[in-house]
Amino acid sequence: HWTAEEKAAITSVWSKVDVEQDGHEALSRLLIVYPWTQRYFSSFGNLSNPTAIAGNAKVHAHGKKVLSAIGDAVGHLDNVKGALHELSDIHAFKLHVDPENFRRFSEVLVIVLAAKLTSSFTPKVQHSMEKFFAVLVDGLSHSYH
Ligand code: ZNH
Repeated sequence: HWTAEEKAAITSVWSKVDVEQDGHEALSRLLIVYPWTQRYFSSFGNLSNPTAIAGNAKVHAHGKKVLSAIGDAVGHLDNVKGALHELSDIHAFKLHVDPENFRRFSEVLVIVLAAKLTSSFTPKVQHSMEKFFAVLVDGLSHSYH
């Protein structure tokens, strides 16, 4: 269900992603913009303000982990749902994360990518990424329905 152009746009954008730096930026923004998401990370220590979040090693490590998993999905564009099946189970049955947060995280990620890629993040590229994130969120949410 991807055009060749969409696949090219998604893999090209992802090749420019720094999973460590961009992952930290995206997860930090999630925790600051939507503070109630902090409750899932009670084991991460102090998340009480942006400075604490910026210096939190667990936020760094987790941002990298999440973006690496998204990178795995980019590597399986023809079977995103299958690639995310196990992660969906973990989030639904073990972590009990409200799947609405997957959508929020993908919105934050669009903003991080736009700020990073500036003019090369054209409306067409954004369209391809939004489509990819919709499929990603759907795949991660699969075990909930
Ligand atoms: Zn998540 C975990 C992915 C989103 C919350 N995650 C996780 C992991 C991964 C992921 C890979 C690991 C697992 C294991 O260990 O096995 N995520 C992911 C992705 C995404 C996400 C791809 C996209 C969208 N998450 C999310 C959100 C949230 C979350 C949004 C909330 C808000 N996760 C989580 C938690 C955890 C996880 C809490 C656990 C952590 C720890 O370490 O403890």
